[in-house]
Amino acid sequence: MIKRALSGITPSGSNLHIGNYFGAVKQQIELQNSIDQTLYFVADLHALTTVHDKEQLQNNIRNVVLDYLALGVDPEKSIFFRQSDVPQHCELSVILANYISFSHMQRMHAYKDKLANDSEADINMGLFNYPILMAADILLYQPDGVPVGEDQKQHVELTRDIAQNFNKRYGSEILKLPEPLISKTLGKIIGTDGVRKMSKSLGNVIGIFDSEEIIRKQIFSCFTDPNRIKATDPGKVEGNPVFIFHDLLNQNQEEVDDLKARYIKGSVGDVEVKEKLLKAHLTYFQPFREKRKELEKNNKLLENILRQGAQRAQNLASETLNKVEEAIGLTKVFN
Ligand code: AQP
Repeated sequence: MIKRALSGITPSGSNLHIGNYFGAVKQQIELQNSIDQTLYFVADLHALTTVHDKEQLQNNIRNVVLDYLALGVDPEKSIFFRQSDVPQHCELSVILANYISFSHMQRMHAYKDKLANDSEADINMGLFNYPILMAADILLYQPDGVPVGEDQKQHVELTRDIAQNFNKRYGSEILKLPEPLISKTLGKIIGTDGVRKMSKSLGNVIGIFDSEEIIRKQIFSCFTDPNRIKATDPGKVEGNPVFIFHDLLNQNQEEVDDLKARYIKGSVGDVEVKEKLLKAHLTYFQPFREKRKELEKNNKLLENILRQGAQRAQNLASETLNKVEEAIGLTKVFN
């Protein structure tokens, strides 16, 4: 039974996309109301693997904080914090690096994907070590479950391997082995290219809080059935990104059924399908967009939420770090 869950989002881009939302955040928000304790954080240290511009980083962090809160993370119910406000993440990460081999790290897909396109000289150590920092992010809080998208499964498995290696060496259940909580149907939301997962760095996204103009562009750039040349050609609905997105966003089931039936027959054009998708998107996210606008005006509130979250996170994190340090022989002399 899951009692405590934890997850994070990297502010590597400026706004969250619907892949983040349906693949991970929606489930995270639901867990707030159904389990004992939830912890969510903005993984700003992870963003350093790609963002090396001070202003951009600060903007990204602020945007993800706003996005997360607007989408429903409730600081009364969840511990909500910024990773860099809790120094224990870095401390545990340095320790955990000693309980996993270099060859195991070379099998991590973030590194392998990067290596497929870049030379080793262009890959920073932050990217190589990223899964170890992620293991520290998780293990510090001893959660039972980690609600994430499918792309993060390998990292949660590595976290379990590190925890197991550590526990084997020090003879007790010091670190709790977490389970990945991945939706079978929504764990991998396809991008607008219809091929790869929706991803900030691939640019195949549909945003949540971008301007209507940008969202229109993203939706209108969406691939559909590649074999359908004219609107009068019969089309395929399964696996067609615009219909995948209709199923996620359009709350008017009758309209979706009608569009699908007409698409299969060849009696509706892509423009109408996409116009209706845009309308459905704006309707779905309207309450969240309004909430975000309110939050944007209240910097003091954001600061207070993050300060309080950091305090609560630090209390839990230092308990685990103390246990780990005690176990390995780094007993504190000063307190
Ligand atoms: N396409 C997706 N389908 C399902 N879940 C997804 N997630 C991301 N993309 C999809 C999940 O969203 C959470 C937060 O993601 P993140 O930004 O911290 O990490 P990410 O996986 O690196 O997201 P991106 O958009 O793909 O960013 P870049 O391009 O920077 O790598 C995670 O739980 C993730 O699984």
